[in-house]
Amino acid sequence: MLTLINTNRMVPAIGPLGLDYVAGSVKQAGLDVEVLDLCFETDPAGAMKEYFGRRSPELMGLSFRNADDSFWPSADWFVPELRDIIETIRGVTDAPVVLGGIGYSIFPEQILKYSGADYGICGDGETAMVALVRQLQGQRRFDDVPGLLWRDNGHIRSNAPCWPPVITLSTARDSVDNVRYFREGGQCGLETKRGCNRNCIYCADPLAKGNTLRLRDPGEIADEAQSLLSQGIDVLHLCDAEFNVPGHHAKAICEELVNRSLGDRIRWYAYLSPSPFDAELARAMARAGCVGINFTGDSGCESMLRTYRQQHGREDLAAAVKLCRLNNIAVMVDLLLGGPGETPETIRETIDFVKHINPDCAGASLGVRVYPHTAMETIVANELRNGNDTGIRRRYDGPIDLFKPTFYISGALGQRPAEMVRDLIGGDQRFFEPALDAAPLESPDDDAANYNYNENTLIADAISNGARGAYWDILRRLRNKDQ
Ligand code: B12
Repeated sequence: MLTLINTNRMVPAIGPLGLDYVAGSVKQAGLDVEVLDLCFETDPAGAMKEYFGRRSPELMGLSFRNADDSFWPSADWFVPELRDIIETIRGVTDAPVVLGGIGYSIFPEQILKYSGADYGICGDGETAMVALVRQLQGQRRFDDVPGLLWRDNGHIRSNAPCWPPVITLSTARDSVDNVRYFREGGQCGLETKRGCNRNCIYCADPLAKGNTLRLRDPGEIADEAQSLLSQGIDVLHLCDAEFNVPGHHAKAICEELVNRSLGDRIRWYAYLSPSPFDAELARAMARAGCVGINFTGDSGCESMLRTYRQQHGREDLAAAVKLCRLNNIAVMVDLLLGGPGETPETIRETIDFVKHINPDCAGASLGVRVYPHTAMETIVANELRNGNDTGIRRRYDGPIDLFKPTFYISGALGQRPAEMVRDLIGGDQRFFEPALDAAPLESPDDDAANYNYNENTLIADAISNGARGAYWDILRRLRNKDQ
């Protein structure tokens, strides 16, 4: 028997979508699987001891979604908690532990070493998990398990990440208590594709999901939306990095949802790139039930967009915001301030531009999480080689280690960049402001400008009072009520 364990306990609660898909495919393969969800447990160690007192799985699969909160200045690192969970498991059972999940897949070897787990699967878990169980039950030919990392005579060996070109997922969505996640998390996830073929300098998605687009069949996506709806879940958040890449797939999905008359019965939110986005797609999305879009705007300054290697220009962002307005879709623009070459002037240009194009909300995120194997890693290494360490922000001691939350804020922004950004925002209620460096633990619960979704009890309380939707949209509604 296989037990899949969700280790993500962040508030508000986000359902372990990956675990749901993996459990679905393991069941389809005829294997015996149970899910132990630590998210809602007040005493996770006690819950594990109780569980292993009555069940003896042959393998435990732990899902690890967030390695850290990617949020400066909180810079919360979750890998030590994962190690604690594994230690508790070791105290009650000898069965092996396999790790998976997006947080795991960004740092597969480091997390395997640090946590003491036996195996890890980098990339998609559905087929790999079934392959691992079969090999553990049979000939133990680990070379044949896609994405596997394992220990061999004191060394860690690894296969290539598991990124199958064709993905067919179970659409039942019944392995996790999605109804409770909807009640306490305000929305449920659904994935329409995997991988990203773009090359933004900071992004970790290609590390965990690969850099080719792997599209799901629109019919399968609509089946899954129907499964969720039949459980009473009618507010969804799409879980691709960018729904409109490629545009034809996004349109085909909208068409399928409309053909099944789902557009009037579900409301959904998505992340999008400002390009490609045209009137036809905006209309199709609105008809298919989309009520909110979060655009990866990054900047309102052309030189910064080129530095980030974004494919859109700032006029694409302006046009996208306008199209959302025309189609009654709430619109959020996510900014990434402080990258290489950012200056007080480029920040001013961005803030002024965003005020001018007038989205419903804008997230003024300050500080780029630097991931290994990205162009940001090279940029930071070059700066350090030239004796310039002014851009690095971190909360740990010792040598710089990108495994731990390490951020970059352009040195040209001076000692107090958050204050500067806040001054430029000037209290404009459309913006979620960066938290102040000096008060890392400030993130006050009652602050509707705090859009770190880690221990955000303001959003969780709103959800328990009936709010539903993307968290930025819930915060927007809370703020608008205040005005
Ligand atoms: C959509 C999304 C959101 C939505 C979620 C909406 C929802 N209802 O699900 C919202 C906006 C709420 C959100 C919030 C946050 N997010 Co987010 N989010 C994503 C996004 C785009 C998709 C996540 C997802 O569900 N993917 C689809 C599932 C199916 O994939 P998966 O989880 O990887 O699972 C697969 C494999 O990993 C594997 N697998 C999973 N579990 C297991 C277990 C075993 C045993 C095995 C073998 C395999 C396995 O198999 C699965 C299927 O193939 C990702 C980036 C991305 N492209 O994936 C970022 C991402 C996961 N988020 C991230 C972060 C940081 C956050 C926040 C912490 C931000 C913050 N500070 O507020 C919060 C955390 C919220 C929480 N409670 O956990 C980071 C994590 C990076 C890191 N350093 O670890 C990511 C990677 C984005 C990024 N590049 O920075 N997020």
